[in-house]
Amino acid sequence: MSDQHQNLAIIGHVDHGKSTLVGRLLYETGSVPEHVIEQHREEAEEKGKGGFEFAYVMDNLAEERERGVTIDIAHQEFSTDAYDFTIVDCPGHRDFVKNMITGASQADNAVLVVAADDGVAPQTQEHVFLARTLGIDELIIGINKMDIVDYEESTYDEVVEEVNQLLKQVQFNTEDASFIPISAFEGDNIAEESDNTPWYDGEILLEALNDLPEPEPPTDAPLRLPIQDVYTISGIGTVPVGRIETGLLNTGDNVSFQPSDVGGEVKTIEMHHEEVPKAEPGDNVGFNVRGIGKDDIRRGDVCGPADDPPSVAETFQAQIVVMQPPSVITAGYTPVFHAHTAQVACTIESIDKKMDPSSGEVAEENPDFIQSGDAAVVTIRPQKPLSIEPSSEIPELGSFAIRDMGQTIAAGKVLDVNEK
Ligand SMILES: Nc1nc2c(ncn2[C@@H]2O[C@H](COP(=O)(O)OP(=O)(O)OP(=O)(O)O)[C@@H](O)[C@H]2O)c(=O)[nH]1
Ligand SMILES: [Mg+2]
Repeated sequence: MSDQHQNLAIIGHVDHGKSTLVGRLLYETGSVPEHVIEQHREEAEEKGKGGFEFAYVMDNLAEERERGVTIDIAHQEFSTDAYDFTIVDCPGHRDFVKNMITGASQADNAVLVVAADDGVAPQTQEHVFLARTLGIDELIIGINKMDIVDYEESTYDEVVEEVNQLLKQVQFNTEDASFIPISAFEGDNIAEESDNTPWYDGEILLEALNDLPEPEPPTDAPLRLPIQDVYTISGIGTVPVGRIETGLLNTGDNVSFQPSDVGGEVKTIEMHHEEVPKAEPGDNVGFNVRGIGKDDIRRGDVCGPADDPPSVAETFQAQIVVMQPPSVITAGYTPVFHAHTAQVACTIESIDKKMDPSSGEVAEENPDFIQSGDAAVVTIRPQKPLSIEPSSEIPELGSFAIRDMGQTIAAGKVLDVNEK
């Protein structure tokens, strides 16, 4: 074990092998024993899903196993010499991009999985764009399923070139990206150098993970804990669960949930099925607050100190980058915003400035519309109460994605919050 912690998102297009890669990593690092993989192999074959034994380590929901897709994000832990990792396995299917956004916004760095036989696909693009806008620092790109393309160097080079084009397009610094030819299923270049890729002499995946830069230390911001789900557990009562983004949670603290605007004293905190007296940024916790019932709070609320509660925006100003809107964006447009665990329809009340994306300078004041590729400063009015923070004060709670018609059309950072 090491005391440095990393949250690592696994991103990429549906079926490119993300869950299989995570299962493989957990297996190779001894976090999942062989007999469990063997059990999964039997279950997968019974369901007609042979080959999904490693993916089943992450895909725990019955529907995920029947369909062979990841639906919700799942967390797992493993360690290298340098870091204790929490892996966030993201779904690739377009219907579940909202869950991917939550996953990516929790991560420091990411592994992008691209299948060698398929190359850059729609959610490869979408995930890379979101990773960049949501503040992922470093990308390790696993060109996966090399076994299917006979470990051909030329195929690998073509896919690397395609991904490099994409990184340039979304202005991701290519110096912060490294490429590795892998087979998650066969185990090539994951924990050991593969004989099948003699032409490759770079780092294998576990080395690359071990050599990731240290995440920026958490800000000294107050407690912010976006609620992911609310459970009722017999013997305890109402248990909201979520991941602490900033600050500390202690039993005995007086907390407030916004925008539901209720609060009370923290009675118990549970982490990894054990009761703990306190928890810190990065911890996934379930907790119980005196006097709070199941219907008082919901997913999308943010928990913070009662004397420094999460901000609730009447309006907010944000810088956005537009990816692929169904048509040009004009004032009055009301798509769904995804911020931390919240999803709220918001109206773009005004388009204040259009920026030159390469220089960051103002290109036009009050433009009539913005379109694909544009960066802009806009004023936004949530149609229902939304807790969100200026990115300069609490970056962890200051970014969002904008979705419409089943697609991510923009992502952005909050500049300023005008509170209710
Ligand atoms: N041949 C081969 N098949 C692989 C490899 N990695 C994954 N697969 C197969 O690809 C299919 C999809 O794998 P998953 O791990 O579920 O893919 P995913 O990216 O997690 O998919 P979603 O979570 O639904 O987006 C399964 O049948 C895997 O066995 C690989 O390296 N080689
Ligand atoms: Mg998956």
